[in-house]
Amino acid sequence: MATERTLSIIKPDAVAKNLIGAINSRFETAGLSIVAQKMLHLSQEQAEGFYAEHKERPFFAALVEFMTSGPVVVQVLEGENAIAKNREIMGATNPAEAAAGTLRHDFANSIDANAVHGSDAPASAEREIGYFFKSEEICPRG
Ligand code: RTP
Ligand code: MG
Repeated sequence: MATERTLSIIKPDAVAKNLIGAINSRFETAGLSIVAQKMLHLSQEQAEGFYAEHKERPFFAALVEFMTSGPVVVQVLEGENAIAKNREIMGATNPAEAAAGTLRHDFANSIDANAVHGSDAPASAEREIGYFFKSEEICPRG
């Protein structure tokens, strides 16, 4: 299986709860390496552009409001099967449906404030990584 990269966001609720280290530890324990990471407070334009695929959905305004409500950590995770592996670590979108031991089950309160984002496919991972990082900001493990 090939090495992949995926874009992860530690969302405002998890940052506010001081969970950056705990979440990063879950990624590293699962064999994903953090190869780029920075803290940002997203503007309305940045959040709308990032979630543009959802702009016609009824929850879009609430999603943008939440994602701009406080600082986030944006990061690139690298490893075998990184896109699917991260989605497994995250758990289901709705924390009430997420399996025990997943980030959303253990750390999130609601479908709106659900702790983390992860790219859902190779094409979205490429777009989302490029949305936040220049290639020289990514430091692959040799
Ligand atoms: P994400 O993009 O944040 O990683 O989440 P996801 O793939 O699991 O879910 P997605 O369908 O892409 O939705 C993006 C975010 O929108 C909010 N949402 N609310 N009220 C609702 O029915 C609803 N559905 C989605 C969630 O916060 C979700 O993370
Ligand atoms: Mg999504």
